[in-house]
Amino acid sequence: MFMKRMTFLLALTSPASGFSQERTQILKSQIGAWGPVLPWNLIGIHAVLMPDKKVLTFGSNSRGDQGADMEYDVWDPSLGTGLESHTLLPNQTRTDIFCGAQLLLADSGLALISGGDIPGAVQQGNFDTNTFDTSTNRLTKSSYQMAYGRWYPTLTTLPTGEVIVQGGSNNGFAGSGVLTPEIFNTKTGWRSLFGAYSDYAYGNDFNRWWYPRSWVLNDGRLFSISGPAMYFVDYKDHGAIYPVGDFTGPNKGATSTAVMFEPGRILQVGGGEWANFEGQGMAGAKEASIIDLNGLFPTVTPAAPMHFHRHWATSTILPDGQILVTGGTALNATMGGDGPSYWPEIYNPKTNAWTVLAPEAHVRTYHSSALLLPDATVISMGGGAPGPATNLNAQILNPPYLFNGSDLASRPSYTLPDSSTGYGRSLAVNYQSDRPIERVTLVKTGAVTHSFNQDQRFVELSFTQGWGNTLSVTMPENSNIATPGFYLLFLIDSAGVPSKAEILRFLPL
Ligand SMILES: [Cu+2]
Repeated sequence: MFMKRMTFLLALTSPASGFSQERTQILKSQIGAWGPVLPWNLIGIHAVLMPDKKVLTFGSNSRGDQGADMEYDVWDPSLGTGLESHTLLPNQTRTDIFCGAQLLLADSGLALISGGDIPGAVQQGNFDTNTFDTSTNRLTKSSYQMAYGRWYPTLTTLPTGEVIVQGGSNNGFAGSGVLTPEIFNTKTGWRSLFGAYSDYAYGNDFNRWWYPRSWVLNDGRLFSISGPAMYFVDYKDHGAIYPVGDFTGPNKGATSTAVMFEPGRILQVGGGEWANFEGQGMAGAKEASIIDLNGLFPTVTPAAPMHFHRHWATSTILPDGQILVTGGTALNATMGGDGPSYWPEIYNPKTNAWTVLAPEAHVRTYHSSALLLPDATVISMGGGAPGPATNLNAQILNPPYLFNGSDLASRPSYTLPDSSTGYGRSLAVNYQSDRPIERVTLVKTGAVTHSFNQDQRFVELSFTQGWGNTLSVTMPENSNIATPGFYLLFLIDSAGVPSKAEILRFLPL
């Protein structure tokens, strides 16, 4: 099996020129390298990078059964990668947070977890608001409840630091999409956005309520895709929905994955169905599209297709602005056809090209996830509940940019004399590097589930070289460009090698 895979990989990654000695020599700087398979206490269906660099995961119990009313897991990477670096904790809030939404609150650093299942009544939307505090490792039920039960909703941080929840169903697949978004304020709780009540945006046909994909643009507008629907959400006052046309490509629906890789530019790739187990026998799309929102209305243009068919892949923005796509299955949530997509691919928006990476050890099916870590590696985990895999495991990818040939490259490093941030301010950085620093970037801490990272965001920063080994880095101008919250700060050298990141916080004004 392994040999077969490698032969396939060679065919994909070798230059077209005839057989040569180099053909057997694939460098890690081309295809990256996976670390060992790591045991995980549960299936990492939901994953959040916390401000102290720990990783919160939840979604199943420790036997791999669907549901998160019993247990959740905290991994502390500073303690290694074995089970001793994990703390498996009892969920004492009586909320089944499985299939809820998750992101980090800018002001408190708590993970906000909204909705989920009603325990014992699978697929019925939960009204609860829970928070996870990394300093106590504790999940707490807030006294604020949403007005609507939501199963499969999406949270998005607004420029004000408030958080909008969109979509979710309150009766699972029986279809009862929640048509009214709500806004969460940490001091005053939830308020309904009645003016944005919309069947077009959140209704039942094509499962429009299913984890809408949503992003704040640099001009402050909020853009969403749910099912085929594309629309702007006016989140001021009572709110409103402005439809801007349906997405019509084959790379559509809940089984696709989407990421805003630079301001106003979204890559949507893979997929093709509106739910798991739909369209059995139909291969997931290889196709990709760029949705450009820098004009008044979106334009959708085809991008180069991936090498593999994928339903339920996960897209992760990397420190250099390229997009990693991991996992997925060729057929929807099953293992048939040409099988699971063990091979991740990286999309380079500058060259419009995909590169196939080294294969992962396990299939990352429906209910898998991936998260960029502060050391610029990516952890890929989960898949299952329901099967066909039960992945109580994870694996960490060292992307190609960490290598020089097949050896680890020397990396830039830095310290921050003063890590306090503010929009428009400059930040002093003391760095060490074998090569000149060429780029400085911010990537927002991830909060991912069901093929969509609800809070990832990429910002390229301008900087000037100061005396000696210092840089003066200009922070983003405002909270549209960098929505309030926590960001990984990367320095990238002239060979494209990123530093490890410290985490900066941007508070709402
Ligand atoms: Cu699910």
